[in-house]
Amino acid sequence: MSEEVKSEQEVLFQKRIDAEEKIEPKDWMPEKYRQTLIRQMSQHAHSEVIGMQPEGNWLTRAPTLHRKCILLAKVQDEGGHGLYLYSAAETLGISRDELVKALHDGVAKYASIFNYPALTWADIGAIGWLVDGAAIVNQISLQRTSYGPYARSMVRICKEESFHQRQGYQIMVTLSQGSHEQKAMAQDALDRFWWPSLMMFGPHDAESAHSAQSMKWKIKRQSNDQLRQKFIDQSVKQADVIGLKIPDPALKWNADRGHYDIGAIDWSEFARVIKGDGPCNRQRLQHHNRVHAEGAWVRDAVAAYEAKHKQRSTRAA
Ligand code: BYC
Repeated sequence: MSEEVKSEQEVLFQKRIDAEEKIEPKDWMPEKYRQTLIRQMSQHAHSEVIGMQPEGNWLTRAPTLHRKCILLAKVQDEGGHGLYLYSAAETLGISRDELVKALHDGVAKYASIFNYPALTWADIGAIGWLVDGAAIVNQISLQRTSYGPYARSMVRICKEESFHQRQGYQIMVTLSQGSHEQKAMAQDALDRFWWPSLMMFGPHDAESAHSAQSMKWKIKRQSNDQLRQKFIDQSVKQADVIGLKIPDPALKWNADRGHYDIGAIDWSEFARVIKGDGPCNRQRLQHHNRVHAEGAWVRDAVAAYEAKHKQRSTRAA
């Protein structure tokens, strides 16, 4: 295909994006658009699945049967989110095996937040409240992303995330109304999860390598800083309601901007964690590798069953 024809296709493609048309799997798309989506959607899928680990760690220690049932449902939902997202990414012409291999080889990233440990029951509250809360803010905007299968998967995921956020906040409400020790445990969880939650939104806009092109293609609909600000504004009020203190001495309402100002985020910590040197990076990947290898017999059995069915239907035809 000549360069001229290609650039004409690119112009038409951008016109479709500007007209808010969804791009579907069989439509022509620039190779870089496809690669950007594979990168972001696979990182998103890996995050959902790796994110099951810190919470899964508390399933056997939930304080009541009721809490255990809720947490079990939530962790299962996260696995489901991973499946929708892997399937949506596969529509871009890449296999799930390739995506998982990239994760195991350390080529594909997953959200930095899941490299922090869940040390206490209050951490389960903080993860639901803050981590799922941050995820919803980001994902609501991704419901309008330009790639159809990604946008549609976000609609269902957001509904489920909203239940997740509420279950986490409800744990924090209960603890903050409990004994002195319980309230201290909730505050400690907020202290440890606040800054890593703000890092979930990625680097500041000026430092974000992919934002400009992704906003032009409407893969991203709001910038990293816009979404982070939305999350800060809503979370400060929620902390206030339950009498917990955001661990940021520089936090201040800015009447001119109509938003909260915050102190400096420690980007050196973020860089360390996404390069593989966070508190739990090695543990998370080792666990995924081990469980993936243990599940090989299930994948083999499914493939054998499918092959047998295909053979039978060919014989019958
Ligand atoms: N962690 O140019 P930028 C959940 C990387 S799971 C790690 O701004 P982009 C849940 C970025 O990949 C929900 N890496 O990138 C599950 C890039 O590196 P590469 C998770 C990060 O893509 C279980 C570089 O930094 N949600 O809710 O334009 C239990 C430069 O960044 C991070 C999603 O995945 C990070 N936080 O924007 C509970 C949302 N931030 O690839 C809860 C989908 C940046 O060039 N993803 N990087 O090597 C997005 O919306 C966007 O990809 C981001 C980053 C806003 C995260």
